[in-house]
Amino acid sequence: MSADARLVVISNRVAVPKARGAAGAQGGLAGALHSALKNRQGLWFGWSGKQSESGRTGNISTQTSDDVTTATIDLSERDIEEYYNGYANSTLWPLFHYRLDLAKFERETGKGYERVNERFAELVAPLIEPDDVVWVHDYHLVPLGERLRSRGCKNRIGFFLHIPWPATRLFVSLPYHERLVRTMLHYDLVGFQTQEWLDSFLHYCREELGADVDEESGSVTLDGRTTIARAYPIGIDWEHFSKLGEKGEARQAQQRLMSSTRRRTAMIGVDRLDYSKGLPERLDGISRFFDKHPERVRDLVFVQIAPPSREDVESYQVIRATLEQKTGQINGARSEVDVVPVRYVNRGYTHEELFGFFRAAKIGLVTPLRDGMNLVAKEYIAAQDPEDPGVLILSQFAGAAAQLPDAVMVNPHSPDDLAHAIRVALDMPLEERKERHEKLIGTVRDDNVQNWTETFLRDLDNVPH
Ligand code: ADQ
Repeated sequence: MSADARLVVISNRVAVPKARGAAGAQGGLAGALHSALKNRQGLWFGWSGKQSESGRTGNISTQTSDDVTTATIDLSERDIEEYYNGYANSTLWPLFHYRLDLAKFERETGKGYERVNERFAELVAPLIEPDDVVWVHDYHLVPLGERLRSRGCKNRIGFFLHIPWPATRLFVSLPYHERLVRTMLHYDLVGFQTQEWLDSFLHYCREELGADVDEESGSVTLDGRTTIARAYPIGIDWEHFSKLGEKGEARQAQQRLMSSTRRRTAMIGVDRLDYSKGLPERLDGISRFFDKHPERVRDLVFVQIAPPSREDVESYQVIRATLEQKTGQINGARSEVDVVPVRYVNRGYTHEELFGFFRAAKIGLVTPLRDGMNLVAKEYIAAQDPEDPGVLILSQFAGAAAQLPDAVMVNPHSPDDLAHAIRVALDMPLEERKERHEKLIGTVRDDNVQNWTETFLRDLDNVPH
């Protein structure tokens, strides 16, 4: 691969570049990939997010903007149900987030998943030139590399998993787990967010597949083919994000939150409405805090921003109802005529507005039960005033925890632990806040998304092929 080889990114969803604000609301992946493609006249292929009217999925719609060409296809109603809502989001997502209790194992959706991956391969293969470097993303498209190989694609192909990789004992609950992992060994390079997920993957390959694994180099050899597996912790677009504070929209948002909370400390949570993010457990921790310190209802207001996602999947409807109920309970028990302790907002905001809210909030609460990385934690740190920074409370089970040890670390399953962390954060002296922030900001600035893409693509260029 030459330095200017074209990059072809393939992911489930494609964010059209000009809809940058909306890209954030769709998840961390969209913003990260846009940055990777910007300077390489890249091609980004994936699902439009729309259902095809005719039931046919052969039409590719392309557009070029900001040096990035997007090529999208629509999917049929059945494809969306089986591949997206079904296998990807009702089987792989819960299982990979350690929620075996929510995982559904249906043969039909598994078939739909394979069918759509085959369809992706059939439609994208003719768009790939011999010198292109191909980068496939996330759990929706695990078998895609193998499907491309079966069509004669000899390019370098890398794969990055944005979510955790489960421990072997859990992963083997997946019917046909071996078939899925074997397809991954057709990539040249496979990336994970953390060393922990990487170790679980290597353990599986060695113990369950009998592959030849070299922990040092990350090489996995099976049936005469070698794949390199490594950890690449994703970061935020530091250049872009850290400048948002200069924008009027960010200042207004900051002002809006500050003036509405008056003398109380604002504590913020910003998450997609997803059971992996630990939202009910977070509210239980807040409730415990107020049980222990009822007088502090005048010191603290919690703002939870959580736009709905994957609303067609039942477990997501359940979590929404649970949150509404828990918010109502806390507010019912603790409100005064002039004080409401929890504000629960069910919508998305632009990154400018989020920056302003993060800066106004003196505590950032990021407490997923399991998370590949968690970019909100990094955005919260990036938005702080270095002279008067807020405190990040971070789950030990977020991928980000390995990189950000100077956050106040919590076990999100424990309401007592959460309540304690909130008290520590509320009372933390300025000196300590500054010390912690200085260390955190160094990591967030240096391990940014540009570094992430450069490192991954450089390795993809250099691994044996
Ligand atoms: P997500 O599960 O979506 O991403 P995260 O990493 O936190 O989680 O990224 C969320 C992004 O969406 C952030 O940029 C955030 O600002 C934005 N966002 C969240 N709520 C929003 C709101 N109300 N309005 C606007 N924007 C909002 C997946 C994995 C993660 C991994 C990323 C990137 O689950 O573990 O970190 O991919 O690899």
